[in-house]
Formats: sequence, structure tokens, C-alpha cells
Amino acid sequence: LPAADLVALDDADADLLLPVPVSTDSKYTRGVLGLVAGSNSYPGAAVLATGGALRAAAGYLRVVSTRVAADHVRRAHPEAVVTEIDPGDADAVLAAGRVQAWAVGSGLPADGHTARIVAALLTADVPLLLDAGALGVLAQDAGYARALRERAAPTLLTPHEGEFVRLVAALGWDTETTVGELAADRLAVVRRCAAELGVTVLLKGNRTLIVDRDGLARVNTTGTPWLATAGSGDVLTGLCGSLLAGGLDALDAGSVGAHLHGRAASRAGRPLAASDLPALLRQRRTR
Ligand code: NPW
Ligand code: AMP
Ligand code: MG
Repeated sequence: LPAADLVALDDADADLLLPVPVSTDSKYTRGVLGLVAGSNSYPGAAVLATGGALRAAAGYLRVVSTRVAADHVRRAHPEAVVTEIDPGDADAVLAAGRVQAWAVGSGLPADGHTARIVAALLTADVPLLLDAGALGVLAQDAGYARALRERAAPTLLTPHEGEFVRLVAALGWDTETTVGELAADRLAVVRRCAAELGVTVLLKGNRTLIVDRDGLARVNTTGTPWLATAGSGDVLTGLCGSLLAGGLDALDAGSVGAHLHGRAASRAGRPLAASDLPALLRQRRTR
């Protein structure tokens, strides 16, 4: 890819970066994703994230969830291997075997139970994606910044603008100033956040930005405003998590995930429901 200030992947780039199984692969070597998602209030988030994860790189998907969401996932996605846990049981999360990347947060409340699980996963030496409730946990305590910076494995945060503003407020950034700066120079603001936390940040929205700790930046050019629909971010979390499990670094996982997610939306009828996206992720490139 060119060493420009802000790179946009095209269809060929995304297809080239997408991990493809080879003859010696097994479901385990393709990648095992551990997805911690869903709750009594938001079981749908776990179902949607699972749908995204199943149509990407991972060969094996472990979904870790509390009872209500676990039941929904089992019914909707028989191929997912579901572990049912009590809320906040971080030991049970970590006991899930062979996990090569974790994605946590979609449909989880930003409470003490989720905080225990996030703290445990931050210490796991595998790639980690944090979304929704997990980002809410990070936004409640500036102490997580150090844990993020100290991680050796890739870390990908996937906030929408509301989650982003709350996250950087915990770093001491003035909220009104941040909102103004986001409108004036989105890339500069995301770069500053990624550098300060030592992680890759994917800021969702029209023209999603993906920026790593060194400032390398991608902009997503696929997708349509029909993606502004409840649950579409949960599908993206599963998709990007699956790409991390398949071995992509956080910048590639975020930018390829956003590209494929947007491409699926472009293929969808209008209006689009988030649950339409997983099947559309499977279709071959149309060009
Ligand atoms: P305001 O109103 O401008 O002050 P939340 P969420 C602000 C799960 N889901 N996009 C805005 O603030 C998710 O996974 C489950 C959005 C707004 O009030 C999460 O776990 C579903 N918000 C949980 O629900 C389907 C923006 O932030 C506040 C914004 C909550 O996720 C739906 C909302 O943020 C959903 O995915 C932007 N671009 N900019 C299911 N079926 O199970 C500013 N805001 O409270 O994090 O709410 O994103 O809906
Ligand atoms: P979430 O807010 O977590 O459900 O995520 C929303 C998803 O929809 C992200 O992938 C966004 O990039 C995408 N999205 C939201 N609004 C727009 C928009 N106006 N145009 C294109 N994509 C959008
Ligand atoms: Mg979301």
C-alpha cells in the first residue's frame, strides 16, 4: 500500500488482505475467536456479532455470554460454540480454550461485571477488540490507559462518535473541545487518541477512520448511510474480531472489516437491517 497520509483500501486490496484457508489448514489454525457479547437486555448484539464473525476469517468461534443471550446465539447460529457464564465471571471467560483473539463489549453493560472481564482480557497476550460496553468501562477509569499502553498484543478499539468522546474525556480531554476538533480535523483527533493509548482506533461513521499508534491511517470508502441502523456496529465487531483471529494486525483487521462491512451494505436492499449483513458478507465481489 502507498505511504500516503491517509490510505483508502480498494476492493482488490481488501480481497488480497483477507485471510484465505490453505490446504494444510484446520479450523483451529484458521483462527479461534472468543466473542464476549450480549446480555439479558441486548441479546441481539451477540447474535449480530456472531453473524459477522462467522463470515470472515476465523475457523472456530467461541461465544461467551450469559444465559439469555447464550440461548439466542445457540438458536440463531448452531455452528458457534457457546459457553454460558455468570455475569462478570472472568475466570470462566479465560478458561475458554485455544482462543487466538478476543472481541468484547457488544451488548454488554458498562458495569462492574463487564469491568472484571475487560481487566482480565487486557492481560491476555492475544489480540483484543473492545467495543460498546467494554469502551464504556474504559471511559470510567483513567487507569485503563496504562493497561492499554502496556499490552504487547494488538488492541483495536471500535467506538462510534459518542463512545469516542466519552473515552477521551476519561483521558482528561475537554468534551466540548473534542467535539469541535472532531468536526474540524477528525484524523488529527483520532491520531492523538491512538498515540496516547498506544492502540489502534477505528472511529465509526460515514467514512470510518482506522488509525494505529504510530499514526498510520486508513479511511473506509465503502458503505451507505443505510448502515446507520441499530446493530450494524455489532456485526462489524464480529467481523473485525474474526479478522484479528485470522492473523491480521489491528490496522488491517479494522480497515478490511470496515471495507467488507460497507460492501455488504451496498449490496443490501433498502432499507437495510443489521441482520441482513452477515449473508451479504458471503457474496463474491461483484466487480
Ligand atoms: P446524544 O444523544 O447525542 O447525547 P450508547 P448504542 C451518543 C447494543 N446494541 N452513534 C448519543 O448521545 C450495543 O452493542 C444492541 C451513536 C447517544 O445517545 C451497545 O452495547 C442491539 N451514538 C448498546 O446496545 C442493537 C452516538 O451516544 C449515545 C453517536 C448501546 O449502544 C443496538 C448512544 O451511545 C445496539 O447495537 C453516534 N455516531 N454520536 C441489540 N439488538 O441487542 C454520539 N452518540 O449509549 O453507547 O448506545 O450505541 O445504541
Ligand atoms: P454502531 O453505532 O456501533 O451501531 O455502528 C454503526 C455502524 O454503521 C458503523 O459501522 C458505522 O461506520 C456505520 N454508519 C453509521 N452511520 C453511517 C453513515 N451515515 N454512513 C455510513 N456508515 C454509517
Ligand atoms: Mg455499537
